[in-house]
Amino acid sequence: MQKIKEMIYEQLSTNSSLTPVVDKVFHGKRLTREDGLMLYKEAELPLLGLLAEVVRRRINGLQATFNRNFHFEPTNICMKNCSFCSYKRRFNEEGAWEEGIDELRQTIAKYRDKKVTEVHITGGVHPDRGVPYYVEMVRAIKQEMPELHVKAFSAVEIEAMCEISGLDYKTALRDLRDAGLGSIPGGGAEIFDEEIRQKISPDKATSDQWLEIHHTAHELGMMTNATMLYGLIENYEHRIDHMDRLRRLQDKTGGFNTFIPLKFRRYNNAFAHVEESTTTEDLRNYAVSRIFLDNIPHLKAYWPMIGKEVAQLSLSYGVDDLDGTIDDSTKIYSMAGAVQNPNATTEELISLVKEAGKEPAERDTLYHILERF
Ligand code: V47
Ligand code: SF4
Repeated sequence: MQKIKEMIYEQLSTNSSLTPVVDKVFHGKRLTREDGLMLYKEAELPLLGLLAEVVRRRINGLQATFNRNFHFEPTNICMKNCSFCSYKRRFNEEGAWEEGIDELRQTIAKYRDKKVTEVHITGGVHPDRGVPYYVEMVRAIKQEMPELHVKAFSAVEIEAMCEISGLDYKTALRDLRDAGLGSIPGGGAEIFDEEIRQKISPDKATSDQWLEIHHTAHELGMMTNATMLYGLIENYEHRIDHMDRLRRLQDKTGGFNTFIPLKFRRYNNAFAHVEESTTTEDLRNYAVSRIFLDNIPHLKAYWPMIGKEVAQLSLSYGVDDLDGTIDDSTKIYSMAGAVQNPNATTEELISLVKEAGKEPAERDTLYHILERF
């Protein structure tokens, strides 16, 4: 740590306006929104990397985790209209799919003898599927593989299924939890700023609804994740505002496990004209997230989105978690131009982490360590 500290203060001589922010990071003091903005706007990449390393070592040491998981995407039929989405289809449109509970049972059967610990379920907002349907889906998984952790349904899907079934969030979440739902993934957060949200996701769950659903899940004892879609039309103020709303909820509940920045991918969607963020920007964003979000324990690089090389680099910019083995079971990003047929062996993830100078460990969904390598 002493070496890192010396390197940081060396970097600072050229930009002393950042000294008070750096001092706060060293003393474990919370950054204000203005501090966060200053980091985004003024700090150079090497300084951000070192500061993020200080925070990551304080919270997670050198550990970098992954889990063994697969995705199930029940349908890409969606009644919403997010303009960054390459994935949604309407009924009978080419490329639309709809899989039911029988198909899910068959998928689970393929994984019964593998050492997977988690199924991650998310998909389009289907206009006809309400809470009882998804309760049955979770029950079916638990019948097939009782020990599998079910991390399922973004707050956007939950809001829509409650609307369809005329149920409040608490009742729906309690029913899903009692059927075996273990936790809620972080999707659908996008950017909370209402003006930006109106432009990119005009008709899905509002920011307040997203936060309320996560709040309710936390009160019911479920852990959840949070994402931020960046690199579209938002600016740094919007990103800091997004993280600040998460930080405030986390102060109340402590229910967020992981923050996952999601890089906008431009192919096959209405924002194809927007340039994607550069790798430098991606790394800067991971680092500022790690430094600003002092109360969310984990920062995840979702490698199918950014590729394994950048995911490996991100481990030096605050990231301590690489999501999972995935097993070619998600289409959301490959349809938007990201990694095709995403798949990683355990050995691959372990050596990727070791090469980055970190300590690989397999975790379960709730971040209990299962094995160190
Ligand atoms: O909410 C959709 C994003 C999210 C694009 O909780 C896009 O562990 C970039 O939330 N470019 C769904 N992003 C996926 C998600 C997630 C992923 C991995 C792990 C976890 C977790 C959650 O995907 C959506 C949206 O923000 N998305 N289209 C696109 N073109
Ligand atoms: Fe539907 Fe999700 Fe795509 Fe929005 S991002 S259109 S809610 S599938």
